[in-house]
Amino acid sequence: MRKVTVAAEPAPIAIDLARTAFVIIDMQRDFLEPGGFGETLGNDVSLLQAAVIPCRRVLSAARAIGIMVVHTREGHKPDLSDAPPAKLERGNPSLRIGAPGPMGRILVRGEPGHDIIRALYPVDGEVVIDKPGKGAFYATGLDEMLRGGGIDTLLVAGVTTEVCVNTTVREANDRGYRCLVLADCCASYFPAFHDAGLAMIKAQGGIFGWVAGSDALLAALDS
Ligand code: TIU
Repeated sequence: MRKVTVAAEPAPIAIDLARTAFVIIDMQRDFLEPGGFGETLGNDVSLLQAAVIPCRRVLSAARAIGIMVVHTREGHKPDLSDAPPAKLERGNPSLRIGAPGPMGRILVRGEPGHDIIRALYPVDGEVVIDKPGKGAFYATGLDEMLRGGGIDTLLVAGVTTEVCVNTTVREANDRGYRCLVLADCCASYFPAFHDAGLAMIKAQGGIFGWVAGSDALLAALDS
């Protein structure tokens, strides 16, 4: 596979497509649709829709080129044994993790709300990582799987920018991966946190990674 250079901030980044994975974080019904975990926390879930079409475009391109695709899902075992009490007790949601909601038990694996949204549904051959935390590396086999595949660069998308995307990028950066975060493929319930979350990644010479719009990536892939 080819090497391409993407116009990113704080600087262009050259990526080897054979060593790159497209990582889509938590594009689940529980975060994007009414009645799920995101809404129980008091959020306007419609704000996350902005990321769906850009994600879909990059996913189509990744599939066409053969770039490794990784989907993650935040959620817990039905007995909640992997959910720390501090997470279960946090805040004042209308429904707690594990409680029955309109899309099944909130943030529990195997329930309809835990599933990935239709527009970005995984196809055969794509990796799906179930994670109990905000970061995709904590208590998962993601690092070993990526290393085993020779991956050194992550194209990162998903929700929410300042929570699971930022946590995953920080984890990945400490493990030696280069992260290019696709700004319009990420979204937050708080637009100001989306902006700040991206700004923190690319500040200080790219302290955690690079940021670009999906158009810049797709232009590089087309070149
Ligand atoms: N996936 C993810 O970001 N989990 C969250 O709980 N995010 C919130 O913004 N609440």
